[in-house]
Amino acid sequence: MNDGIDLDSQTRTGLAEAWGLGPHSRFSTLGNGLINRTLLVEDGGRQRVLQCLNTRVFRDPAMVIRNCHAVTAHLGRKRAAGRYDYAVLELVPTLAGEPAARLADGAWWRMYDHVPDTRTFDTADDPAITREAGRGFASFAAALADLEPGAVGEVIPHFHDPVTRFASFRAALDADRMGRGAGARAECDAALAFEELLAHWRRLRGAGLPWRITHNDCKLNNLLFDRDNRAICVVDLDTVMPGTLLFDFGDMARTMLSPVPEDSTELARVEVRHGHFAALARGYVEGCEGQLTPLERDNLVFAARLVTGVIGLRFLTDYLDGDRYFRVTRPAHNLERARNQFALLASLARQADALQAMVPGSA
Ligand code: GN1
Ligand code: MG
Repeated sequence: MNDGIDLDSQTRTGLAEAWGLGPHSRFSTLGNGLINRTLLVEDGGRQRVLQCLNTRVFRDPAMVIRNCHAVTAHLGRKRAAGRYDYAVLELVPTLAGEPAARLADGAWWRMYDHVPDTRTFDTADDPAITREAGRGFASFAAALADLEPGAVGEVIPHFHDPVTRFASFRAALDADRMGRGAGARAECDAALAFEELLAHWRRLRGAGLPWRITHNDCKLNNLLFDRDNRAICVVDLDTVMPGTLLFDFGDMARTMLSPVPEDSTELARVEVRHGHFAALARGYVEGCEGQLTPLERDNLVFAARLVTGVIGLRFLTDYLDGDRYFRVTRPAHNLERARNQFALLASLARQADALQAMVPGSA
C-alpha cells in the first residue's frame, strides 16, 4: 500500500484485523489536532475516521471510550426523538464488538463514521459562522443536561482549572529545565499577571457556578460545517466531562473573536472583533435554550479571558518544559502560541465592559 502516510505495517495490519478493512484500504491524515493522531481511511468506497488516543494525555483510555459511548448514545436517542438537530458521531465497533481496539503495541484506536461533505474552519471570516458555531456548541451542552451525571467521568483531572494551571506554570518557571525562562521574560510577566483573575474565579465557585457535563474543547475547528456554512456536527468528544459552560464559551471566544489562528505571529492583528463577539453571544444564548443562569450569562466575557489565559499559560508551560505536550512544528511554536493568546487576553481585558454589554439579557 503506498498512500504516502507514515503508518507502520504492524499498525496497518492490526487496524485491518480489528475492523475487517480490505487489503486496498487507503489512509490519509485528517484534521490538525495537537494531541491525538487522526486518519481518514477509505475502504471500498467507504470513508471512516480512525483515531489513535494519546495515552500520555489520556491516562485512562477506557474511560475516554466509555464517555464517548455514553454521550453519543444519549445524543443519538435525542436526535431520533427529534430533540437534537445535529448529526451525532457514531463509534464503529470492532469485529469483536468492542468500541475500541488495543493493538499489539498497546496503542488505543477507535473508529468513527465519516460525516460526508463537511468542512472545518480554523478562524471565522463571517460572523454568521461564529453565530452558527455558538448555537451548535451550546445545543450540544444543552442536550447533555439530562444525561445522568455519573455517566461521564473526569478524563483529565483539573483540565481547565485555572488555579492548577497557574501553579503548574509557576513550577515550570521555577524549574526552568530547558533554560528558556530568560528568553521568555515578557510572556512570563504576562502569565504572572493572570493571577489577578483567580480571585474572581474563586468567588464564582463560591457563588454556586453550575457544574455540568461540558465539551471542554470548543475550538471552532471541532465543529463540522456543511457547504452552506451550517453547523452540522460537534466532534472531538474526548474531553467531554464535568465542567462549567464558561469553559466552553471561553474556548469558542478565543478561537472565533480573533481574525488569525492561535499560533499566528501577526500580533498586530490579534484583536477582538466586536461583530463576532455579538454574533457568538447571540448564537450561544439561543442554543442554550434558557438553560444559562444569570451567573453564567453575566460572566461570559470573564470566561473568554479565563480560558484564553489558561491556554496561554499551558502553551508557555509546555515551552518552558521542552514541548512535551502540544505538537509543535517549529522551535518556538509554543512560545508564539502563548504570545498570541496573551495578546488576545489583553484585547479582551481592554474591551471587557463593552463586550459584556452585548450579551443578550446581560445585567
Ligand atoms: C488541544 O488536540 P486538540 O487540538 O483538539 C488541547 C486543548 C487545547 C488545544 C489548543 C486534550 O486540543 O485543550 O485548547 O489543543 N486538548 C487537550 O489548540 O489538551
Ligand atoms: Mg481536542
